Amino acid sequence: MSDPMETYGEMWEALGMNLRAHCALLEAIPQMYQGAYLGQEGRPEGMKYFDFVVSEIHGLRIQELMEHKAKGGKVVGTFCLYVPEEIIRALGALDIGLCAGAEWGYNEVEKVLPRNTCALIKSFVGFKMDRVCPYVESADLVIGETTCDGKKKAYEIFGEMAPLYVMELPQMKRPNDMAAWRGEIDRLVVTLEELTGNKVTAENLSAAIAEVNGKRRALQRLNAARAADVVPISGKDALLAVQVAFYDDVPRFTQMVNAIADELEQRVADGVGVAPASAPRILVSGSPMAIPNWKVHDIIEKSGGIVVAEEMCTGSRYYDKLTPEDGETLDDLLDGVAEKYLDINCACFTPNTARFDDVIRMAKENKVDGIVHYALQFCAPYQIEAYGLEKAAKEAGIPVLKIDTDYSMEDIGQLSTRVEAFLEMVKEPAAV
Ligand code: BJ8
Repeated sequence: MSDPMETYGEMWEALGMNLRAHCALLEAIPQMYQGAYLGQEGRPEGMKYFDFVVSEIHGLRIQELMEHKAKGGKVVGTFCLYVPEEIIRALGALDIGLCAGAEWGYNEVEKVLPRNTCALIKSFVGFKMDRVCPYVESADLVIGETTCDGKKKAYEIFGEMAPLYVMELPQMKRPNDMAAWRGEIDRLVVTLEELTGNKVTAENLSAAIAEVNGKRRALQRLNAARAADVVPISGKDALLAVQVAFYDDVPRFTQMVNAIADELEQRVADGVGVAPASAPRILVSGSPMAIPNWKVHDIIEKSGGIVVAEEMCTGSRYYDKLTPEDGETLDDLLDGVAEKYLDINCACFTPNTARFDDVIRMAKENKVDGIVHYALQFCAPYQIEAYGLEKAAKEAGIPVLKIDTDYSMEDIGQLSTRVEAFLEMVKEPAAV
């Protein structure tokens, strides 16, 4: 394989990146990928596309973004599911979900953020402070949002280093909250129109909605196959597909995921799976898992379980609801966008019982034996909401294991022991 520095060094330098620190990051990701992914047996052929995408994580896609910018196009970075990618795309800009899934630059980060800040926030501030993420560096605008307090306040610091616009997100879902949110959507349109010099129209918004819905439908197909008795794809591979959905080229991604879905549907018909039928089926729910955070799935699957569903932002919350395509006027379409996005069930909202309903429904559809609730340490919304989720699962007769962790590898031994014990227990509930 050619030396990435030789191929892309000039591009990274032009982006003002810290090349020395970036080299260290680029060395770490393949090692993590190798350990989590490449030893898996019986992977679908279609996953080779994702092996390639990860091998080029800071290369080819960045080159595509640069080509887009060279033609006058804009790149918009986002950190949260509530930012409507359809509006960004309608204006001819490219939207990139910024990842923040690795522990990076904490020494510097902890000079500006409290140590007890969640790993995701520390990671996005660290990536920016150390200039190691070419996605952040290529963004003409980053859109933040008032979700949890940690993110909201960290954006004030992040905004000193990068062009930033923050959307005000309500924390309840009453009619007046919807009206306020609809106003925020209008303000976002104005901001993005100024950035791009283009206008949102019913035509370009309709086309963007159809395109993004196409991506979500492809992910729905891939994930539906996991409900089969013989599971045709590992949880890690399915998780990776959603992680990549946030930054890959949309038409290409949709085509590749549909090809994998074809393969999985055939596997199901042929009874070809990646885990023994006796493997405990697990649903994971909680905080998002941004690339390269594969820790909890890796532990579960290396302990003999199989993850069959994710209720999280890097899972069903991203793809299970579509944006209405039937609006005739621009206002109708924007109403549909506002409704679709406010319907996401993030723990920053109160009450958020619809999330419990989603988890229980998904657990039944996917015939799960147990739920692993995953919260990043210091993520109060998910850590506290675990109480209600556990209660709802108990009422439905589904065992729950609560894991609070971060991006470090230090607790892997201890987590593995807990996960192994949980898998044993859900396999033989009568013995407990
Ligand atoms: S819609 S989950 S992407 S806010 S893990 S930073 S909540 S302390 S990421 Fe999220 Fe949007 Fe909600 Fe999804 Fe705060 Fe928790 Fe950290 Fe979090």
